[in-house]
Amino acid sequence: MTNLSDDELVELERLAVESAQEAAQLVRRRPDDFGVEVKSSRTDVVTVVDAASERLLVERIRAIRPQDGFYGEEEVDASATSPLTWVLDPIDGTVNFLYDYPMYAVSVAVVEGDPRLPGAWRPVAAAVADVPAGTVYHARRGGGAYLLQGGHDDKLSVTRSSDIGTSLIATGFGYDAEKRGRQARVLMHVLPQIRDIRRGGSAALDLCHVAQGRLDGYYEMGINPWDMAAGWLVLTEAGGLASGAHGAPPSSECVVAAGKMLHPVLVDLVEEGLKHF
Ligand code: LIP
Repeated sequence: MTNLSDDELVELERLAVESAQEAAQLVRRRPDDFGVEVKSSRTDVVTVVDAASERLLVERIRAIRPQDGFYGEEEVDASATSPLTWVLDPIDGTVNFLYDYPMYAVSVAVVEGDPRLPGAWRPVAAAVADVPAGTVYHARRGGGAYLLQGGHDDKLSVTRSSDIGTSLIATGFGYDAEKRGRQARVLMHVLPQIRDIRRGGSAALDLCHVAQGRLDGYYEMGINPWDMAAGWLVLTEAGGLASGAHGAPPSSECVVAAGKMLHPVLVDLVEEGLKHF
């Protein structure tokens, strides 16, 4: 674990919040021409706004912390001379942004370790800017999780649910049609055993909504480190737990997130569902 003082963690959290807020202001301006391109499939899109948001984040952060590394969704992957790497999703919920469906965010986390290796990294400070709402979820290791809105911070806490049958759970699906079909088979196993499902389209906001108590839990297969890095810290600092399946760390394989009492029950349910994946 990196030996960071609380003053250093406070400064890292402040930089994450300010950077995410500035990038969110850029994203909110929504130019007339998005310059949409496709990536892994015809439904996996990227826009010029994603690239502009990531450029702003890298330039803003590098001006203060040139020694840190960067690892982001679009293209940034520079080696660090410090033990810290900034893991960036310039727009999480890109399809929602394209449709102006109001659930997309700028996700900024600074992590110790290598975010490319599952289980080899942990976030130490984070911010998730909810672009349509104009609010920011933020946290630092040991400092608690907060929602900044209207100039004041509200402390976040997960629900105390332990009953899976009355739990509201979020999930998501990938851009590959064959994989979505397999994810649907997991959902067919899960859905009859919970209160209801929500599919918001942004892992970062799904994790923050669990931290806020708007959801009881979240699971998904196939998200990337930049989708989960910031929301993971907000969740754990709000009293939640995130893991993978079968004792693994949270990773692109699987993420299961909930309050401490519901988490093991949700993991068991998702593991059962993964038999159909
Ligand atoms: C999104 C994730 C979401 C997933 C979407 C998409 P993106 O990330 O945050 O959980 O269900 O399919 O992958 O691509 O908008 O940054």
